[in-house]
Amino acid sequence: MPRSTLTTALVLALASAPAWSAELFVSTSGNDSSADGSSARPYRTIGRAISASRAGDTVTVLNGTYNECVRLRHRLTLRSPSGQRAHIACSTSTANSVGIQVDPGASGSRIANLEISGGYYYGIMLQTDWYQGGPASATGASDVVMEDLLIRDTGRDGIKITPKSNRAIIRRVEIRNTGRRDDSNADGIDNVNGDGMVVEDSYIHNTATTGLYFKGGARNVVIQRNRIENTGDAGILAGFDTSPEYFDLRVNPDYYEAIDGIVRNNVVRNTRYAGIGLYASKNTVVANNTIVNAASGGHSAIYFGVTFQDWEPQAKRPANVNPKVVNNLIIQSNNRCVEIRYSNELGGLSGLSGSPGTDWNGYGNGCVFRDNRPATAFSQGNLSQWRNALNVDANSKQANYSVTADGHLPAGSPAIDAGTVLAEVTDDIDGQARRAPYDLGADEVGGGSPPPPTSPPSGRRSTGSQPLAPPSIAQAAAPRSAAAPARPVAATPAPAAAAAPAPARPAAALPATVRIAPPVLGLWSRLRDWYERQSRPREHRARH
Ligand SMILES: [Ca+2]
Ligand SMILES: [Ca+2]
Repeated sequence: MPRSTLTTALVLALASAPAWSAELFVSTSGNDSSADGSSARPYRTIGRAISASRAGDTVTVLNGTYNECVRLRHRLTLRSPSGQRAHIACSTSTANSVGIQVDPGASGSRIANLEISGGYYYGIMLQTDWYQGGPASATGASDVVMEDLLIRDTGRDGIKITPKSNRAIIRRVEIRNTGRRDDSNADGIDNVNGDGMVVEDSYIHNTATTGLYFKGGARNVVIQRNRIENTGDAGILAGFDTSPEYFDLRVNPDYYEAIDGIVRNNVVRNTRYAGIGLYASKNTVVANNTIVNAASGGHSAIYFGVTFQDWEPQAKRPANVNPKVVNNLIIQSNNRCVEIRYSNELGGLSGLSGSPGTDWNGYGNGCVFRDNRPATAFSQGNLSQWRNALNVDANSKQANYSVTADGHLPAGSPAIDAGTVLAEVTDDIDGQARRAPYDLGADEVGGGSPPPPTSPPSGRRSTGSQPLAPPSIAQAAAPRSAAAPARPVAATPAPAAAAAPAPARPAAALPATVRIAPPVLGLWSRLRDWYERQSRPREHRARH
């Protein structure tokens, strides 16, 4: 057989082969030196299992606390078995650490059924190779699924998403008590220019700063069916204030912070600043959210803010444009309901160009509205004054609204059937189908049956009312992890994707696992191992 034909046959065999993925097990009773990662002889550490894994494998972590910080360098499923929730405890005092760092090369990974605490910086970080002006092919860790997680007591943010880490899916995740080491910038979820993120059915609470934001030019983000409560800054922000170097000017030359985002069916309660805020956003839909007691320290339940982008001359700091703010229910004890900011700085910065797009909302009695733009005659007033001055909220209603502790409508609420049918909203916070006319806020009373679950049978949502793992008391000696030294990423120092030495792969690592591979794949594995040895001379030097 000619060599080219042999090569072609090899390539075809590889291309048509099913995924020969292995499952590697980790147990607190395991052993890193004598085990093989099988269920009968599990490893002791997650890091050891990852070192022995290959792209596409599953690392299954059995119940228990693991005092380590984890880094994914290739595509893996990292999970506990159904019904278990192992605890990855990465100490906030382990320098520059992250609970789980996902490198760009680990795009497509899935992290499920775990409790993650600590991290000097973050609980989970999606790392990037992208930088402004760099190659168009550079990317972040994309298509990463994070589901059924508890992320708590992090050094700073709960989840950090860096530029071009696109299409992150975050669902049924509880995030709480962020900023244990540094509470000055410690959001539940901080997304800087990651497109297509979905955050749903999650419970984010007691965050040092904002519950969740997406900024830096993030497009097509969907935030739905979440509860966000007790935040040190805002609840949910579409856009915020990003350093200019994180914008992709090829696709976003005007420096919009958020483009085409949807925020729907969320309950936002007890925030220090904006309940739901928009900053330099374009085409944002804010629909069927319930906001209760927001903005205790300033701003308003719905807030149109301005962005400064480091005061750098090339940045454009656009006003919000074309928002649609419909079917929301706003219940404020302090009466701050909607505000449009204006600043005289930098020659004048406006929080909004054109109409706020507000209609069919329910405003609690006493709501005050503000428009600080100098070009508008209106500055502050009640609903009817605001309505007449801005020609908005024609169908919005004021009433003595209330909701239950978890944001549902009580029987007989004036919010029932007070909204309008929206193409952008088809269900409610319970996953129940909306029934025309829509109710105001996140809950549809007597909504239809929820659709069947799309993934694990472990319950469709985490409402926060269900029991979750108790805080660990195991704070003992966390070994220094394989996570990396620091490099500035996305406006903050963060562990580097490339600078870390790879963990040494012990000679015993080559698998005596449950992997089953045909001969051609065995050959391929040896070729790949050889190639990886050739292509990592720096790491080998580092080991000697
Ligand atoms: Ca209805
Ligand atoms: Ca409902």
